Amino acid sequence: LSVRATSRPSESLSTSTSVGTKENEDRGLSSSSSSSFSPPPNFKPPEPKRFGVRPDKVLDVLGASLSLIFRLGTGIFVDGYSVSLVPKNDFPPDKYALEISGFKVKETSKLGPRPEKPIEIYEFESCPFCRKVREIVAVLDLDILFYPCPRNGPNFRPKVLQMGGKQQFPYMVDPNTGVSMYELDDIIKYLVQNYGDGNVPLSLCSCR
Ligand SMILES: N[C@@H](CCC(=O)N[C@@H](CS)C(=O)NCC(=O)O)C(=O)O
Repeated sequence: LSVRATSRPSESLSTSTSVGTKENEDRGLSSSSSSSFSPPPNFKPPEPKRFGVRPDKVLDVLGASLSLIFRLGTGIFVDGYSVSLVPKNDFPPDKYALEISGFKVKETSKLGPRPEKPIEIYEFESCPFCRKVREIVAVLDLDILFYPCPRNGPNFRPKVLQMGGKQQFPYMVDPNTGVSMYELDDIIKYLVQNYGDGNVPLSLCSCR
């Protein structure tokens, strides 16, 4: 199958696409046996524009970017991350670490046991509760199977309804313990208790 697209803006401002089979081409049958598609009558190709922020949206974009600055740390460092320099000879020879002038860069964290099977989380991008679940997952450095459940999404929403009785997100299933639950705060508490040091990070604390 071959697809050929041609654009003739100088002639009629229309774009056409023809589709034919390789077999037909080989046999010398080309345009007569191929189908042509053209854009709808009032179609105007969009004008290419330089990327920019609409002047009336600058404050919105700046406000939305603030959380990125405050939460950068949780995106980079896992729970209880600390770094220190130890003399090269005091560092276990079978472990890898960056070496600087005879010292090893020792990195430690306060993570709990690792789940044997990945934890399953049903969520969607624009949900603010789900964003916090994604954050705790990064803090605890967990392997997760994320099931995307956008509004009106047909794929995994019915499954959540079937498993938990309602369509509410985030929803978590831990196949290692057989535990499943709704509610952001409960999910965070469960994850830090089972796979962290038991403490909910201040930035994710509901402070109730
Ligand atoms: N109290 C719940 C609230 C969760 C919630 O309201 N989630 C919204 C999405 S942000 C939801 O499930 N809406 C129903 C839907 O999307 O069908 C929690 O803390 O997890």
